Amino acid sequence: MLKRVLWWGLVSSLLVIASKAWTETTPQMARMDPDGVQRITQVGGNYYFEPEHIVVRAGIPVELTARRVYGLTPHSLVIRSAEMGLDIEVSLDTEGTLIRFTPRLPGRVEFYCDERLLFFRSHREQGMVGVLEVVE
Ligand SMILES: [Cu+2]
Repeated sequence: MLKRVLWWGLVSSLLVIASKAWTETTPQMARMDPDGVQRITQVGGNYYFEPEHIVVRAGIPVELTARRVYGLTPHSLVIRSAEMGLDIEVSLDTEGTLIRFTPRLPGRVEFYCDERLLFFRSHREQGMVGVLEVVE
């Protein structure tokens, strides 16, 4: 009986760990709207992006609405890739900024927050990074 309880305890804690790992890395695909634009909303906080893994299709216009959570800490969003034709840098506010781009090629680009307070580690170094994945 005790052995069985221990077993289920082990199994359920493994499931909790697995589901946490899953939610942290689940890619979020942009919504394909009838007007031919793929749309997605992103939020930046201390020190994360949600979602942190965005998936869009190559060659189709993207409208990314990016904002930050309420609070005193400034955040930004930087997405740069010469080969994909991306050169994005915006300061995030709580209202939301509409960012328009069309990724040229499939691939992956790291996005990040470029803020840093004085001599502290940058937000990027504190984990405020994510992946923009462009698929065919
Ligand atoms: Cu930041």
